[in-house]
Amino acid sequence: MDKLMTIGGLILMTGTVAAEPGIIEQFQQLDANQDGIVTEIEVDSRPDLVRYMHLYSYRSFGLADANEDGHLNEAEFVAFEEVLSAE
Ligand SMILES: [Ca+2]
Ligand SMILES: [Ca+2]
Repeated sequence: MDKLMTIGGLILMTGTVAAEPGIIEQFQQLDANQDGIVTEIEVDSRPDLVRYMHLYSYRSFGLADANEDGHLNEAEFVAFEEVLSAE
């Protein structure tokens, strides 16, 4: 029973991460210097990319920055774009 619940949790978790491969590609395109994080400067320098993202339409870099360290990692970006996409 415990094992079943673990598997269920894993499916839920992988589902969240893998649901939108396009979002991860967007993140990698935004990450101009490929250091694994996206700064507000990188976002501002790619208006052609972000104009289609929630990040732009909501003017919400700070909102997406869940741990408030001043930049977005892949998890934060994916979570932000996915949650809003689902609405
Ligand atoms: Ca970067
Ligand atoms: Ca962050």
